[in-house]
Amino acid sequence: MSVVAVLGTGLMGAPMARNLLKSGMTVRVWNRTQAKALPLESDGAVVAGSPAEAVEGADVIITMLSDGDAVHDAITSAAPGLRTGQVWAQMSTVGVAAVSRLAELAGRHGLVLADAPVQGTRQPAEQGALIVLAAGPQAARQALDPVFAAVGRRTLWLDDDAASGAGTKLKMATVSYGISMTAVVAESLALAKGLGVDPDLVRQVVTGGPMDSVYFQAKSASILGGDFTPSFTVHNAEKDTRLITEAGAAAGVRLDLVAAAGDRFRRAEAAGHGDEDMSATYFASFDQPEAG
Ligand code: NA7
Repeated sequence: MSVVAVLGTGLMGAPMARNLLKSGMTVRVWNRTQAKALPLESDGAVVAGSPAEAVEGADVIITMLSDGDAVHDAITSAAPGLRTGQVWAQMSTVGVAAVSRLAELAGRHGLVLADAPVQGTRQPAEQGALIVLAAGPQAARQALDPVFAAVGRRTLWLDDDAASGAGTKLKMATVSYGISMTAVVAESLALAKGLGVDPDLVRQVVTGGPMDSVYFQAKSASILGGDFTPSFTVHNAEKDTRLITEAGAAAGVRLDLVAAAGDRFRRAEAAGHGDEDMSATYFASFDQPEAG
């Protein structure tokens, strides 16, 4: 039975930890704000007071934190509890540039790293239905396959070398789609509203036709229902637009939509919607956001 340390129990890390517990693993959790980790005690998790305490003796360490700096800090402060040969699944979205920095950190501590971000937000995380986009050595896979199977419905092993950033590169491409789509849905509904047309008529026209999708339904339901409970926050989506833009620029690929989506998230965040679902990009269409 594996012992898994989960560093970060936010919207994603908490349900992932629950699914690991459900599959019979021993799970230790750590979160900067401990209050967010404590509810996991009733699911059977051990709440650790520090990253070092969480990782001590763990077979697998999962990082599910907001960005590369937070991951770097958490693993650095875990150092007293780390031992050579531990497997580290880095599952946060950190961007291509950060992967090599984290690979160096893993090397310094003798950790076997997998670059393994996930596709999917809170609900797929709750359902154990994430898609894991993984790169890492064969040696790590025996330990990681059951862990990934507990949190996801599919694992794509993309490369033997975590430092290739193959998982993160694929994540950049897929999250770019989700983020741009959200802005597209929001702008369409906002335009209807601004033109004095009931935005629900947009939903009715799209539903069941060639432009329909599960994604359109989810984001339009959020906006039309005024329910911005986060699946993925505006704050994290804005971070991702910067990571995607950087990755595109480094590869010589022009990405216009994601830059525009980033501007919208920054306006939404400035208007107080940072902790809401990224569908709150809707409010960025209005000079007075409350007009939305
Ligand atoms: P959340 O729900 O915003 O959670 C973010 C987590 O990262 C949460 O545990 C935070 O702790 C933690 N965090 C943020 N900054 C730091 C620093 N500086 N140090 C330590 N811990 C930190 O995000 P999601 O769960 O939706 O997403 C996690 C990742 O997956 C992210 O990369 C997404 O893009 C995809 P807190 O509770 O605020 O103390």
